[in-house]
Amino acid sequence: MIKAVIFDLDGVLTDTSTYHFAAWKETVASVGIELKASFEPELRGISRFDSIKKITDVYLPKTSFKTSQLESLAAKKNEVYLEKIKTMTEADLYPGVLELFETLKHKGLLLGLASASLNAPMLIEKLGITHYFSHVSNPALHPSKPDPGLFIEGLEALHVSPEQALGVEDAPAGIAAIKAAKMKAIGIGDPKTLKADVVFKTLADIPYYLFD
Ligand code: B16
Ligand code: MG
Repeated sequence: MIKAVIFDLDGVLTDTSTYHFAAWKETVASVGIELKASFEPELRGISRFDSIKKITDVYLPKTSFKTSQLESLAAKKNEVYLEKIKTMTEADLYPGVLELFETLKHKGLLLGLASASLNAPMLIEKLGITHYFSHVSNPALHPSKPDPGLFIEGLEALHVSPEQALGVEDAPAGIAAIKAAKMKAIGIGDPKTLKADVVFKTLADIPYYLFD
């Protein structure tokens, strides 16, 4: 029997993945990198610092950046990102989120959040959904997904076993993290690229019987 559902945030509950990518695109243009749209899924679920490392490793493999330079690019990206999400409200939740959360609460399930974003606590406040979560995992304590740390922290805090919980993710790295935590994974996105147990195009397409 399912007792808890642990959600990713960016790209699952709201469309911030596009803002993360747009912020990276603007930021790395300053060092001559033209980020391709096809690189976007690669950055989902990856921490801020690991993202800039990945971008520079792939696009400028012969340039060795100092850690301080990478940190300053990551800080710049966050400024651009924060500007983009400044005006977000509950209206920016994906369709079906509130209905799903209300249904899960009604069934007596616990909700957890396992986002790699250090901005997640602030973003869920803006979206008006903080009160739904019994636990919000702390990304500062874990390596980037596919490390399962964020999901394992959620399982432990909610006092449930991996068999009693489901994870919901939009990112290939996030699905791998859920599987590494030995949980069943619901993917949101393209079934061709997401190796989840079951994949739906949008969160609103998830049938509620999966949570019985
Ligand atoms: P921040 P998720 C992830 O959030 C994003 O997918 C990823 O693009 C971003 O780099 C990461 O959070 C870190 O975000 O810079 O705000 O700390 O998808 O795990 O909810
Ligand atoms: Mg995500």
